[in-house]
Amino acid sequence: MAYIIYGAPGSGSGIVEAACAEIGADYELRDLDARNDAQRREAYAVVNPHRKMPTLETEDGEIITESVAILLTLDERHREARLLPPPGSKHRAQALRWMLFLATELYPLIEMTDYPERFAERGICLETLRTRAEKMVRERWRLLEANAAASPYCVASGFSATDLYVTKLGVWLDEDWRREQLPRVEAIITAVRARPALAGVWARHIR
Ligand SMILES: N[C@@H](CCC(=O)N[C@@H](CS)C(=O)NCC(=O)O)C(=O)O
Repeated sequence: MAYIIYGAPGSGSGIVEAACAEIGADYELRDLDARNDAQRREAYAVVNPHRKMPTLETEDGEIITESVAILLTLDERHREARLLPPPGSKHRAQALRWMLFLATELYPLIEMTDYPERFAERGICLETLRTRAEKMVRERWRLLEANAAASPYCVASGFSATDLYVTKLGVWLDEDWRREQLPRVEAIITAVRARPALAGVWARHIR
């Protein structure tokens, strides 16, 4: 079963690549030239009309966008890999809680820091918008830091796909600030980066 992952080095597609590597699934990378905004072009909109990365294509041509939808689909298709705790368990509920927090409360703020012009009419100070979004990003990371289990993974039962999310979004933070302010998040990132199956993915995605 070979998947196709549309993404770019350093981008959020690392979450999906890491999930496939953990599963041991075959996957082919279709990298976009994100530095030149290739994800915004018509050719890619045919694959992902929202023009964002990642996109997963299954072996029968099914297109899945939205990182959480992709992770849940991979978990359902490869239950033996235990990307997430078993359905119905309290640990799964916690893993989904923090995964969704990252995907819906944090990830969209990164679009605001990276592309503030998308959120403002002409005349609005983009730097003010960016600064405010950066502050909110840090507040939300502090919330996760204070409330997720982290021993060293996000959920008490051990590694889950939520830790991949924490790692990929966490490495976009200023490293000194993260180490000082988010020691439990730092522990998750350290543990995830040490997972043998993921060495190749992080070499591509974390500088
Ligand atoms: N809700 C989407 C968000 C994906 C997202 O924001 N991807 C970033 C990659 S880091 C992207 O494509 N950014 C380029 C852009 O917005 O033009 C998901 O979870 O998959």
